[in-house]
Amino acid sequence: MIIACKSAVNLLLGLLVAAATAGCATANTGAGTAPPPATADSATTGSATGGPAARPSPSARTAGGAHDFNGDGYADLAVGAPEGTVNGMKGAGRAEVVYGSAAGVAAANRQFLDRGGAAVKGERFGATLASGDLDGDGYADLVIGAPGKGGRAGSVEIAFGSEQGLSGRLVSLGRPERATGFGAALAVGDFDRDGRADLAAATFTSVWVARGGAGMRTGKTNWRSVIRDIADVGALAAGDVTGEGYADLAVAYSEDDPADEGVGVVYRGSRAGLAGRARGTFPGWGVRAVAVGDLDGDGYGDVVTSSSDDAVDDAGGRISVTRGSAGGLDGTPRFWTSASPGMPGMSEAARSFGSSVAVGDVDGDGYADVAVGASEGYVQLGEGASEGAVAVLYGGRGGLSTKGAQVFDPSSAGVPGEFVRGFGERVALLDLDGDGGDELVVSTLADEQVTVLSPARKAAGKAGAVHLRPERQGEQFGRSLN
Ligand SMILES: [Ca+2]
Ligand SMILES: [Ca+2]
Ligand SMILES: [Ca+2]
Ligand SMILES: [Ca+2]
Repeated sequence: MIIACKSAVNLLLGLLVAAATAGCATANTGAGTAPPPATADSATTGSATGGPAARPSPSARTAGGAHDFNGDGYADLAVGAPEGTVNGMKGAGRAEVVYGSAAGVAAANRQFLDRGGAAVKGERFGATLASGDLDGDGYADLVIGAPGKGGRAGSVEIAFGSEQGLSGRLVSLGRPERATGFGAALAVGDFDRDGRADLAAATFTSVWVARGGAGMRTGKTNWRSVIRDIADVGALAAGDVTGEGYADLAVAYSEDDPADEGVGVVYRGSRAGLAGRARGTFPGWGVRAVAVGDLDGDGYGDVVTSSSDDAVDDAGGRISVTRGSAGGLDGTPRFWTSASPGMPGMSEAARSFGSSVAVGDVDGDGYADVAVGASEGYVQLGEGASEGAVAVLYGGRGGLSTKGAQVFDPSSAGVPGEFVRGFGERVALLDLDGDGGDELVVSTLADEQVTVLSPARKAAGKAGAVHLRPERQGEQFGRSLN
């Protein structure tokens, strides 16, 4: 496969890699290039262009990396619509894919994925998404969860990538146990660093991992238990927290009762795959989303969580950052709310600050940045017609700060329509135009729109937003982004 020059210098978690210095002749195949991790709800990647953590690492990736389904060097965007009607089956669900290009995403160039004749009413295919090169052929593959509701068994499907993009022929993975809600959370990362991304998938009460490889194309998977018999799996994310070059798995969960405090732990990657818990914990109470990225450029991925609403004491929700280190999680977490010093334009109570979170490199400086959704209750200064906002906070040598932070709302993002509701319900950061800075992808769930913005260009006075709308309304288009 061919990768554009510029794509070879964009790297996982700010770790500078052989591929970056070796020029453009990088083939994203084989054991030499480990696919990067990704998460169900958010990007975990910080891409570097000779940034701060200039240390050699085998975790090379290209700009599109874990999100480049057609291997052209541009990340591609997947959007879930789990209430989609397929073959007359309500709530069977679908996913849409919009391919990146030098000009960003083109709303016209879309692909639709669903289970066709195999679709089951209420299975909610597309409720969760994750991606990475599972079979090691150099093309990122899309994992789609169909956890259903209540007592359904659930399923996990893969659409494999190729030069032509994702195959519409889905491969259904065998289930690990007779549990319910398989596919409720997903994360992809190379936990054993063999060059093929591995898959972590949760039921409502357990987390499982399967090694990537060509065998995945047959749907045969050898699931290994990571954690079982817990009350509730909150969220998963993959990323290299301990800096050893193996992706680690961050899990937020409740041990006994969903109402207990919840905890976040990191399972360590190793040559043998996930191997026990790393030291330390991160906040797990009421967590909506988890993401991993190197915010301070020290070579260790940092764990970011978001919690919104009344789930936490801080009325209005918050995000947390817990630093990665050689042994595991380091020290106490830091928190940000809508009222944190320096947070722009969000002094009005943002009830749901932290409805979503994503990590990526927005300005291309090698330090991962954070996008935080606040989808409800944010009173727009001036008119107050629309609801929701997204804050972009930037990483740097001292870690995450509000310095240079930006806030987007439906008005400043140019979202069409009046009384827009739920802007920021989901966010993703992806380099869809391959310029080295991630685009901000925001779903306005209540209005079923997805908006793609370039915060870096916005700062330079060159905005330009693309708005995606579903073919049909009422299908929760934008419930998941990847
Ligand atoms: Ca692509
Ligand atoms: Ca692949
Ligand atoms: Ca692997
Ligand atoms: Ca770090």
